[in-house]
Amino acid sequence: MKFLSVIIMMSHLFLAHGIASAEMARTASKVDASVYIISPANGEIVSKTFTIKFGLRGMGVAPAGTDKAGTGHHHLLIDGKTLPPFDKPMGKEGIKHFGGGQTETVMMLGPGKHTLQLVLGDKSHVPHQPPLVSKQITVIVK
Ligand SMILES: [Cu+2]
Repeated sequence: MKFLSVIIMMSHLFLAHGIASAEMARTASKVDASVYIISPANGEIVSKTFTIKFGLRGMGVAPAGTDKAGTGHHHLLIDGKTLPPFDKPMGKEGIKHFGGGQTETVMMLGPGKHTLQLVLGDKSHVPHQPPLVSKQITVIVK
């Protein structure tokens, strides 16, 4: 039993180390590349269920894990008050990953004002260098 917990502890150490080295390797974004929300428009009134379309200029969309220069996958911040740290993989709290390479999603949000913002992430979910962050838009859900 004690031996097993040592193994578990060691594997956690390796995991932590893996994440730490991922922090070092930031993927370069392309000059003039940009990420943006195609629709809805900023300030648009939408119904409870609506589609968000993601735009990416100057780079390509690829599923998470794809090791190809000039690519990344979309991350959507919903009601995000701050941007995620740019030097490590983006987490799951308030952030949706589109690791399949999706360029749109159907969203269901409660009535009222909500903010939406995109951050492109590389194969390991880490923002590029320099990071590609869209303008934050506000939608009003009926
Ligand atoms: Cu991701």
